[in-house]
Amino acid sequence: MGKFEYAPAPESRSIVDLRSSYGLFVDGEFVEPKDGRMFKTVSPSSEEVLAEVAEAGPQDVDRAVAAARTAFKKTWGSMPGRDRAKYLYRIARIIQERGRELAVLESLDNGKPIREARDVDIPLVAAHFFYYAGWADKLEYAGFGADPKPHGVAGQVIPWNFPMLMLAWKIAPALAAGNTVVLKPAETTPLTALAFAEICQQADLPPGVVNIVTGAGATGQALVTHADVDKIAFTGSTDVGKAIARSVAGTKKRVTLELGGKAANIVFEDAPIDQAVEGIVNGIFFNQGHVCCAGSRLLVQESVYEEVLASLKRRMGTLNVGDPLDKNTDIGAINSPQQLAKIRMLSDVGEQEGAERWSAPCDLPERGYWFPPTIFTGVSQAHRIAREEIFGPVLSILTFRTPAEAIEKANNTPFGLSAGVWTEKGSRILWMADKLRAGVVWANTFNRFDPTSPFGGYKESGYGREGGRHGLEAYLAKH
Ligand code: TAP
Repeated sequence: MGKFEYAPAPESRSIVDLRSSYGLFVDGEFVEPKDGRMFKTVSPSSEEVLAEVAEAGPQDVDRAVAAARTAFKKTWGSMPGRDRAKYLYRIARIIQERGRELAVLESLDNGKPIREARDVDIPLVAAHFFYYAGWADKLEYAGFGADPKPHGVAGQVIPWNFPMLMLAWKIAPALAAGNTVVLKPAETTPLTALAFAEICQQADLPPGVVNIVTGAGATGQALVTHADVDKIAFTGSTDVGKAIARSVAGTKKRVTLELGGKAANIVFEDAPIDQAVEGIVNGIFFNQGHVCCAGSRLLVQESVYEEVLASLKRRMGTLNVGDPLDKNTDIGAINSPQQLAKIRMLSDVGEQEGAERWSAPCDLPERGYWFPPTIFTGVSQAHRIAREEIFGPVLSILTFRTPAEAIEKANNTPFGLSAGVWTEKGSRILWMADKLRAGVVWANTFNRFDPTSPFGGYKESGYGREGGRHGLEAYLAKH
């Protein structure tokens, strides 16, 4: 494991122009919250306060929903698709132009390595806006009826793991379909959503089409329970998703939920082992494992178990943990003290229940929130680390003998978001993909995303799809 050093950050944070405080973005302007409440957003790698951010109360949410309703009625809802597309293309281009700045901001506020923010998150954000811009004037060909109509006002609540990418997954299809939005980013990562608000101003987006209400869970609750919200899109934990589903029962609201996961990454004996080990590392350590579709359960065929384990340990010894703004960093900071406590607790439970814990030697910085890349062997299906989402850089390793056993173990979870299969045999890939109860099945790759591909879960991983043509369906009423 690489020793942590304060290497000079080549992607210097000086390219972001942080304000000391941010208001709410309502009706095209930054405004003060009605009761003046603010909260601090902190860099998880240094514990430095980055900025103060407004905390939206119910009156602020009400103001934002009213602005979105007016914009829907007066401009956006009746604007020809080709004109909506122009705005979306403009937004996509500005995101590309401001890409480095957005990547640094994301890395600072979230703790993710700059290399990932720069090469994965922000390019995918721009790609999402380009992709849905292309749909805006072709909705009648999307397969949802001859004259599909937007629902109206969408209330969108997103988590902290991919702050700007989740925003793009929510806002781009909603706007392309003609809805207006009120979005609540996660409390610990509001900054790129606020930068996006500036981008909306820069793109001359009509006021009220996009509104950003920052705050904690109570703000999200005020948004999803607001009577004038037509459509709710939520990404986050299964517990909060269930509470939202209960709260909207019997109302006019449509809901899509993208929730947790406990994906199996399945390695067969005929797989190219070096490639599979790269896929295992990417599957669980990408974004510190703060990934809903992370390959957090490794299922290895018994005959190659020792080989895979030895190779994985060697590879883990080369991972650099440390300053997210250093381009050489592979693993950044854990997003919050609460998330760190959860990862520590579940890892301790793993040991107490009898699994064996291993990390490569690693010096972690004193300030900030850190957890070393960790694997557990000797894991049984009954262990909590095999059943519960840890949402951190912690891998539970199990073995199997036959493909049928691999399927049984992979599907033995209340979740069903994603899975990975590593094998040379094309026929086995197809057989496995058919049997795995997972919304996404990757073959000989993992954590690969594309705006054209639908993404979403089975079982307790939620319902509805985001991405691709399917992602429009949630934002269109059929006629
Ligand atoms: P949550 O605690 O559920 O938070 C998600 C969002 O909901 C945050 O903005 C949160 O605000 C807000 N919220 C909290 N309580 C609420 C309530 N009662 N009503 C409305 N909104 C409320 O999840 P998290 O810890 O941020 O994110 C991690 C979870 O998200 C993991 O389980 C992960 O698997 C899942 N996730 C799923 C996906 C997909 S695509 N399926 C993608 C990413 C993450 P605060 O931030 O202020 O608490």
